[in-house]
Amino acid sequence: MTSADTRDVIRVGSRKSELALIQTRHVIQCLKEYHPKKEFEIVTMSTKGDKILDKSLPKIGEKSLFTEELELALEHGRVDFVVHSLKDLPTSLPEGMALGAILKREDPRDAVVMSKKYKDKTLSTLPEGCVIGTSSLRRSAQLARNMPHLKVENIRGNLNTRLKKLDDKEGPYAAIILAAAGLKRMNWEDRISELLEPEDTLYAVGQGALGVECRESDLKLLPLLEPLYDVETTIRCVCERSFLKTLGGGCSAPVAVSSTLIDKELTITGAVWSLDGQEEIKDTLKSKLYIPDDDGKPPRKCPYREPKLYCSVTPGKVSGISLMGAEQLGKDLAKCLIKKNALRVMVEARNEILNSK
Ligand code: DPM
Repeated sequence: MTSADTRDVIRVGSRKSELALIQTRHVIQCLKEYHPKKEFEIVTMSTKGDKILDKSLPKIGEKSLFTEELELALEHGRVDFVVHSLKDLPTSLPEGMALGAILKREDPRDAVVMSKKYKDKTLSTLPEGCVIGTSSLRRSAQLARNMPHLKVENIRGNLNTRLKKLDDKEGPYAAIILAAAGLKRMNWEDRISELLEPEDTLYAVGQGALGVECRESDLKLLPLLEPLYDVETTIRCVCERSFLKTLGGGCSAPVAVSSTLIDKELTITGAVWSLDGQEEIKDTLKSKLYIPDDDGKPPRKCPYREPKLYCSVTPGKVSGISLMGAEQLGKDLAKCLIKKNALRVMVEARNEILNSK
């Protein structure tokens, strides 16, 4: 296997969708600022999730739907890193893989994109029975709970396809729900008609953050990635991922979070719902973290060793002690929900999906 610095060109794996390519180019651009002499080459591939478009995501039910092909290329050294939306990455990566950087989080909120017909409406003022397009269980459960006058229907495909389906005058959708982050990166911010506040609508674990996946043992690449780290995002996302990992949920049950880090106090809210949103198990925990004041400063000059991972995240320039605290808080929150029967709700949701047509 070759490592990143012995070759001149660093190969970067990416899905082919416009959003994936925008995200990949963004990370390369950031890296070039720190390493102007390095050259990068993008290698695109299609994943199973891109190819299977006739089934809903939960029904396919595979954890690494959008990542498997890319991870194989990483493992075999055909590429050196892969940029992902963090929320698409399972909380446990395949053996030998790690997150080598987490970049500053974009807006993590969900956004409503209205069809032209209803452009002056909001979700709550849409007429009874209007159809909202989403294939996210998390979004549909929260919609069913908060907006019982609306109907939810599945919609698949990349962002371009979805907007086309929404704007199709013959199409069924009055609105679709998408991550604000993706819309902003695509330069479609002007299509956002409403942002859903975390007080009412929780977001997906890791939503809005980009993660760089690489070989855990690539000790040449890891230090190159280090300047990309955003301390706050990394701490929040490790906490969120630890919550999801402890619950054991992938995209097979409605699970969502929101988090903040203010004056070293980390707060996380997490919830699980029944598919129809009728049952909700939700709680919030806070913890004052011990975050050293030099967190995020350029790292010590000692030789780079294979790092301990926190939910598959290498600490980079974030201190292990901060991440340990974040991981613990996520775990504690999951245990709190489990005490209130979260696992039963999740198992019921999973069975309902498996038994549906
Ligand atoms: C995952 C979900 C969705 C994506 C499930 C969820 C949304 C599927 C849908 C795990 N990945 O959020 O509950 O709404 O039908 C995805 C998007 C982004 C990354 C698009 C989106 C962009 C935002 C980001 C698809 N993955 O959610 O609108 O970088 O966080």
